[in-house]
Order: sequence, then C-alpha cells, then structure tokens
Amino acid sequence: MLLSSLRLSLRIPTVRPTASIFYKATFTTSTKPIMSKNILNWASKDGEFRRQTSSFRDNVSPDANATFAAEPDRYHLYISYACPWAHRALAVLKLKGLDSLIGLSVVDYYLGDKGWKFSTNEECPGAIPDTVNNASYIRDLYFKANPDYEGRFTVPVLWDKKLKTIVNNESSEIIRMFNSAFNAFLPEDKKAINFYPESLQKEIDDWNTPIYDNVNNGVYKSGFASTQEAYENNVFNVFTWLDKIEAHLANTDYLVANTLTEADIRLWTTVIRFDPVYFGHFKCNIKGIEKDYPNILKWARRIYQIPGLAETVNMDHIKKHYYMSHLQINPTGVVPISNGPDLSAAI
Ligand SMILES: N[C@@H](CCC(=O)N[C@@H](CS)C(=O)NCC(=O)O)C(=O)O
Repeated sequence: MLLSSLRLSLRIPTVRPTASIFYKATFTTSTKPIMSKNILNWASKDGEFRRQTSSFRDNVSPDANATFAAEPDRYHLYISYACPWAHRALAVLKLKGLDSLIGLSVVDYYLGDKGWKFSTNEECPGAIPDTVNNASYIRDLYFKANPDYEGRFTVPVLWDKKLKTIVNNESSEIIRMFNSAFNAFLPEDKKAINFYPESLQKEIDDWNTPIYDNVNNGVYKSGFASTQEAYENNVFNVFTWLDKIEAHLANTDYLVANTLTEADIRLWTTVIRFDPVYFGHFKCNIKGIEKDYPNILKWARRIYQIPGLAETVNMDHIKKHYYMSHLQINPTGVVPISNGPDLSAAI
C-alpha cells in the first residue's frame, strides 16, 4: 500500500502542527489573508492555559419581535462530539426535544492548524457536514459572521439561517436558550423540562462557578500547562473539587435539589471524559472516576441512562480528537484502548 493511502486509511495527519510561537499568515476559504497565531499553541508564554472569552453573545428570544426570535427551522447548531462544551449544548438539545426545530452539524474529530473541519460521514463516521453554509471549516462561519474576526474558532456555534450570522458561541448561554426560548413550539412534556428553575438558580450557580474553574476548565489548565509550575498550580484543584462533589453525591442523586439541572449537565460532559482522556492525556491522574469516586460514577451512569443522552456520547471522536490533535502532548498520536467505565452498567 502506498504511504499516502496508508495515511488516509489510518487518518494520520500529513501535516503536523509546528511548534512556532510566531505569528503567521494563514488563508481562509475567503480570499482574505489573516494574521493569526498558530492556533495549536495552547499555553501562554508563562505556561498557563487561559480560555478566551466567547465573542458572539446574542440570545434567541421567545418574543416574536426580537432580532433573534425563536422559530422552528431557523437556527443551526455546530458541534464537535469531542468537545465537552459543545456536548452540553447537544445534550440539552436532545433532552428538550429540540432536534425537530434546530439543525445539527458535527465536525471531524481531528483539529488541525486550520481548526475544526467538516468531513463526510464516509471520511469520518459520525460527522455531519455543513449543508447550511457549505463551509469547509468552522472558521469559515466566523468570517461569514464577521470578516474581521480575530478570536479562536470554537464550537459550539449557534447559527441563524435567516440573518446569516452567529447568534452565540458560548455553551453556557446556548443551553439557557435551549432550556426555555423554544418552549412555545414544544409538546407539553418537553416544555415542562426546566434545567434552570428560578427557585434553584442560586444553588445551581453556586456549583457552576467553582466547577467551571476547577473541573471543566481545571483539566484543560492542567493538561495544556507547559511548565511544571503551571501544571501544579492547577491539578490539585481538580481533585479538591471532585472530592467535594463525591461527598455531596453520597446523599443525593443530583447536585441540586435531587433533580437533574444544568449544573449536572455541565459537570457530566467533563466527568465522562475523565478516565479515558483527562487522567492520562491531561495528567489529571491523582485519582480516577471508576477507581476512586463511586458516587460520581453512579451519578454519571444515572445521567447517561436518561433516554436520549447515550447517543450524544461518541467516545471514538472524544479519544481520537484529544490524542491525535494535541501532538505537543502526545507526539505519536497513538490512541489508548479504554473508553473508561461502562456507563450503561446497572446503577
Ligand atoms: N467558552 C466556550 C469554549 C468552547 C471551546 O473552547 N471549544 C473548544 C473545543 S473543546 C474549541 O472549539 N477549540 C478550538 C480552538 O480553540 O481553536 C464555550 O463554553 O462555549
């Protein structure tokens, strides 16, 4: 077999990301050259990873006169199965039964030097190409929405087909919109689902804030740290908070009010990636979920077994994305075998 076709069948990237920290000119599918940083450099100069603030922050509204009014078949969600932030949006979309109102595209698991790419289902099983904008890369959407865009090209992206722009690229806000903005178009049972009820908002926020900083983003700050100091500044906090959550879940099925809320959904997408990816790849190996956190494991299984959620978990995309795209961490691109604990096991 020719090396090139071998590469193709194994999906080994032919162009490996460079370690350059210098600015370089890159070309998008628009004709405009842009000056951008090598997007595969994750850590700052001091070795710490800092997540950028999302740029598109509009809201879909139930008000029919709003700029971004909720309407069936007007909005489209772009995700990666690998990404825990995008996974939140997909989870809420499924649980609220919004799949009949909002379209979905899923990028290839491999994140290269042009960012997230669209592939056909044959090229990348599970991928759903962009039939709305016919984009080749997620970056094309960002430039369509703002030709002068200078930030990162992240998923999730909520796209408005009517105004041909990005409504929002911040998962925590997208899940709030999905939670209530489309209720007028949903059957009673789905309308009644509320992951952020007013009476529980303070308690939900009180979990969300430290979990975001120490767990959801904590694993990235540990894994993308490029100095020992930056790694050690962050990795202990991950386990301080997993320990707290473990103790809390000894007496309750869910984080808040013994009911599924957005606090659970936000944490869950990180927890199911923990043993197969973050433990090894991001060096978060002080403890593991299956081995050391029985209450968190039970909770993760409970959520996975809610109808509609198992189909949102694509462990093949998850593992291949991290281990094959972050070659500065895993230069061989070899992907480990284990998918972590069996989430479908009896609770
Ligand atoms: N704050 C954003 C973060 C999203 C995010 O960082 N997504 C990652 C994937 S896990 C991404 O698309 N990264 C591509 C890049 O930074 O180039 C959110 O929660 O929506």
